[in-house]
This record gives sequence, structure tokens and C-alpha cells, in this order.
Amino acid sequence: MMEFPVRVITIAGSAAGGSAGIQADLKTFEELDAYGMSIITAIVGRHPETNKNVHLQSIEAIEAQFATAMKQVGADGVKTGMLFSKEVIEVVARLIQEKEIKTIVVDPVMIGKMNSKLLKADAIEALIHQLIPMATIITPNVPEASILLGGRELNTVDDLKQAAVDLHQLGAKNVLVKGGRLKGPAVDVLYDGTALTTFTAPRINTVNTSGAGCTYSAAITANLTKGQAVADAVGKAKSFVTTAIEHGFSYTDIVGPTYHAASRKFGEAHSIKIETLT
Ligand code: PXL
Repeated sequence: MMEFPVRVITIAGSAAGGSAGIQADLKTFEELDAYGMSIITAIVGRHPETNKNVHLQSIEAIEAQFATAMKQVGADGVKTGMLFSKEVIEVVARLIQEKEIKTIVVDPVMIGKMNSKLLKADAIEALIHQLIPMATIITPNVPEASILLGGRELNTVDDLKQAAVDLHQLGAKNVLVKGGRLKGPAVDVLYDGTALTTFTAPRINTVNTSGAGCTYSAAITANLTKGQAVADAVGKAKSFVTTAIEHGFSYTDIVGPTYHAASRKFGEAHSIKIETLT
């Protein structure tokens, strides 16, 4: 009988184009030998006439999906992405706690690459007080880290290091601040409460990075749930996402997806430079 080493669940939005959100997470889980399940919190897709872009699911629908996944399968790890509202964050925090899922990755998704609004302003407090303190790791990018720190400007790798240390106060066991939006090489900073570790990959010249953040945190979720140490899980996930970005593509003139199968098909081309400072 086929058996995956771990079962992981993503609680996030559906991105209709297949590049981000639930779709990116499930593709990534499959590549990394984790059995994937999904709880859809919202459906993101712009209606050509009404322009409506976020189609929220009810709390009942969210609870029903979770109950079904737990009954049919069970979960060893969970990742949260787009949660959108305070009400959704509250129910998600409660469901995760009730099932005592061990590995919890919180990607504090706020705004999509195409400027979709993925978190309401009044939901930020709920994220900070209810979900982040439960997390094994949080994975903000520069704008998200800045908002979580009350609007602080982050421009340099030293700023990212200070941000990771300060965000650790919110109660997550580990903080990974992703510096992909700064200039120069793509440097991410991990703080585990004791040591700062930087992960450096070369900058890849492409616009097709839709869903890169989702893919990265999904890979971290699979790796951590499989029992890898945090710095190991992050380093391997960064290698995976860097390869996916390198082989990104697009069918139209719209920003396209990363290629989730790139590591398997072509091998991981870039070594990630990992440096730990205590
Ligand atoms: O990449 C962030 C993201 C997350 N989740 C959903 C999205 C997007 C970006 O568009 O649509 C559902």
C-alpha cells in the first residue's frame, strides 16, 4: 500500500490561476512526499463585470472541510495562508488547537502579487494575538513584517535581522523574514530565539514569481512535518522555491507561476548559502 510519511493540511484561499494559495500548496506537498489536504477559506478570482475578487466561504464551510479532512485522514502538520477576516482566524486557531496538530506554519498572507487584498485590516490583531503565538514558524515577507511591526521600514539585511528578533516577541517559536523584495541577492533571516541564520540565494531575473511565497512556506511545512530541524527545513525549502522560480513561466502577458516540479525534473541548480550568527 502506498503511504506518505506525513499528512499536511493547508488552510488558505483558492487562487483560480493555479499559481498561488491552495493550488501552489498542494502541488508543493505532492512534490515533497507529503499527503496534502485543503481547507478553502475564500475563492480568489475577479468577476469580469462586477469586479468582485474575494468570495469568502462561510465559517460553517470551513469547519465542515476541517472535520472531513480530520475524519478521513488526520494531520501531522498544518499551514495557514489567506485567512482574510478576524472570524476566520478565530475559528482556524480553535480548530488547530482542538486537534493538537504539532507542526504549525503561519504564512501571514496580506496582499497578493496582483494586489489582491487577502487580509482585512481589522484581522491583523487577531493574527497577532490568536494564531502567531501558536506557530512553530511564521514566514512574513518585507511588507508583512513591516505591518506586523506597526509600519517599520525595512530596507537592509540588518533591518531584517532586527525585525526577526523583534517579531519573535509575538510568541512564534521561529521567525523567518523573507527579503526577496529587497535589492541584490534574495536573503532571508531566521531567528529561533537564540541564533540568527541567513539564507542567501542568487537573484533570478524573472517576473513569473506568482505564488513563490506560498510555495516556500508549503515546502517548509512539508519539511518540518517530516521531522527536519528548522534551519534544515528552511534551507531545503529555499532551494526548492529558488529552482521553481528559475523555471517559472507564463501562458499570457500576466505574471505566471513558479514551476513546482522543477527540482524533480531538472535538479536543484543553486546552492543556498547558510550562515549562522549567535
Ligand atoms: O501569493 C499570495 C496569495 C495567497 N493566497 C491566494 C492568492 C495569493 C495571490 O494572489 O490568490 C489565494
